[in-house]
Amino acid sequence: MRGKVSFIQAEPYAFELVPARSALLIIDMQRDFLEPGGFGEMLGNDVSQLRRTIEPNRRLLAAWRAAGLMVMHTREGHRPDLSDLPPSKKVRGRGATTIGDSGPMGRILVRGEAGHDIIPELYPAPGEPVIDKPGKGAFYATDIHSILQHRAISQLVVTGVTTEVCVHTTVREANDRGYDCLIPEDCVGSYFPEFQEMGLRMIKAQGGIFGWVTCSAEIITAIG
Ligand code: TIU
Repeated sequence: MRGKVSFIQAEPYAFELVPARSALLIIDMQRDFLEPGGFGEMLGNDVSQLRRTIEPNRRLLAAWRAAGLMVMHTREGHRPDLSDLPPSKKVRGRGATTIGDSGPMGRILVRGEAGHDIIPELYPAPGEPVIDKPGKGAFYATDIHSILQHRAISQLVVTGVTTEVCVHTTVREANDRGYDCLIPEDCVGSYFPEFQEMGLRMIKAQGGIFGWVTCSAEIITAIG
């Protein structure tokens, strides 16, 4: 039994959403990536490119919760002792301030610090699993696959930041594990407009080689 199916307009073709088998997976909507004065902005990035995703995500999350469907969140970060931080990641970029150092909102990308936490607009509700991941992909060194399998989830609506880094890595990991991924383009963001465009085109190219692309309004209509 597949249960109820909703057809969602998408590219490269309609996505057959089975709500009972679907989870909304919100990637790394963390203060250090999105807030003015955070680590992302400190590196010279234009956070407005990411902040435009907050309101569409807020609306989609509200509709998804109202429909009683599964929600999961991820955060990129490391243990306070940095034992799970690869030395290569620590030194990459040759920055004066890197992961684990004191930043504008506490130690950068360290669990428990203010900047590592999820922005208040999209804060997890009780009962919504939060996956703390040390890598870019949500499936590397986490228990997300087990959690999804225990709930018989086979479809993921993936949102968050950044499109070409943590969203893309996660979609590719999920796709290889047999999940169908649907990406609402207004709910994912990149600091770089050209990567936003190409990141989305790569997902839906070649017959949907990594997944499907739609917009949040189509999903909200389908689950309403
Ligand atoms: N969450 C995520 O995408 N982490 C990053 O480091 N992204 C960048 O674009 N740098």
